[in-house]
Amino acid sequence: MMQQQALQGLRERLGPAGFTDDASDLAPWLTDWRGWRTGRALAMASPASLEEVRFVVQAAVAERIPIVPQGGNTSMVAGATPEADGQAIILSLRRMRRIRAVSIEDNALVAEAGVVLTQVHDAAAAAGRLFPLSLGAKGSATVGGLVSTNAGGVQVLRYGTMRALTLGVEAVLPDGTVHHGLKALRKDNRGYDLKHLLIGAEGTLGVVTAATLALVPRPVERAVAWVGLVRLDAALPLLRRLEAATGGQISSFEIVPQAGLDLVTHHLANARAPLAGRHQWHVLIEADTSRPGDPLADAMRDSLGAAVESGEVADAVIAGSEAQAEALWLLRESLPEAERREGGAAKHDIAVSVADMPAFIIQTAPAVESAFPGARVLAFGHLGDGNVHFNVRAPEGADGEAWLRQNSGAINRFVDDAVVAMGGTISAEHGIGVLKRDEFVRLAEPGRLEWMRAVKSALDPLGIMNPGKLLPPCD
Ligand code: 2HG
Ligand code: ZN
Repeated sequence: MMQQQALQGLRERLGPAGFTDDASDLAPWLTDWRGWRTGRALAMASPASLEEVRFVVQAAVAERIPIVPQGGNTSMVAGATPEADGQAIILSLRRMRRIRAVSIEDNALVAEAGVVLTQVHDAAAAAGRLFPLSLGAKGSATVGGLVSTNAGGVQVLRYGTMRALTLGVEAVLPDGTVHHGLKALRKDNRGYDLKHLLIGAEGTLGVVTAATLALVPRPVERAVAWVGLVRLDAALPLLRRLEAATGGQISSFEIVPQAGLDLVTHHLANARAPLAGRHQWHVLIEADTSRPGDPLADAMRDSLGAAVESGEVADAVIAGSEAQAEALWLLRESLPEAERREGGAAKHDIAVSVADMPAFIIQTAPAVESAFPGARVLAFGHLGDGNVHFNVRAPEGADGEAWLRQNSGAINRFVDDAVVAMGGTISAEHGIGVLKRDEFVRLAEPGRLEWMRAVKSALDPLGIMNPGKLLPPCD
């Protein structure tokens, strides 16, 4: 009864654009991007202002209605999907899509939580700057989700994750108060940093409504290369050689195995392999410069040429135009979608130290494939950060979905144990959400969970913020 009254209050305050409990409106937002979890929800509230978000949170707190904040719904760990009990409301931030300010002098912009990443890029470009974080889901991932998951992407090597690029956060906390933290303070040393607690909290400590994002000089030129490698352990020496040759201007260093490239060329219309031959490993490399006249392309060409001559690199091509550069990037960025169309995988967004990652892949891929006969490891991504997507696909010809349902738990434990044995992390990028929660709990260092629970219960004593994500639900 009280719950119904609270929902009616939301309906009246937010109007038809801001509130729905219609099953067909809710349906697209109840399943995660990978299709692993489908939940239910009482309703979806879509506030369009900070005050409206505050109203929703206060109403939900009063009636103890759980809140599942949601942006572009591109989580890889079902982090924005409501539970199956149907007791929560989805709090969509998608109507909060204003760029509130751009300041060249602060070298920053303020974007509301529902602003899509490509809009941030466009706003930065219009001011002659760059927001240096990009990822495959840039056309749908939103600022609130990027902050709340401490997103990474393909330029972390040079510019860092959202944690490095978020200068300030505005958020509604679970008690209904607002954290007004948008001032772009480059330095603020007053003890505990609420901003950093909210970044990567996966919506469990409050609702991020806007963020101040750091900008950098806009590159005037980029050199984008596709390289074929004979051996994976040639990759890191190549990265360091190119960094030296370009004065530290390598922004992306992404590995793609031949099997990954095959998947993309199979599924992506008009896609062509960039090199004539087949190579066990490929690397997509980007170097950027914001200095006019910088001989960046020459440096890349000379270094790659020398590496081909010495046999470290099997073959390489440098994009001759922006269109070619975009086409190379599209190959890399289409890999998750191609993998999804091919039946998906048990995904592991793991990291070990950069230096250890080639050995990790070389040892662990065959170990997984022999422990799970027929399984196919597809390791790709951010080698320059020591973070790859160590994805395990079903055997050729198997019913992929059934096979994954049956084996993914054991595969996850196998891979995660190997990661922990090498001193790594089971999530370097996608977060914990609900899909990695059990593994997180199983493998977390002593004390870590207690420490996190203490923070959670201090800020969200009723446990209504994105319950069941990151930590098991409170008893
Ligand atoms: C990427 O790097 C994303 O493309 C997705 O983080 C990785 O699909 C994946 O496993
Ligand atoms: Zn990634």
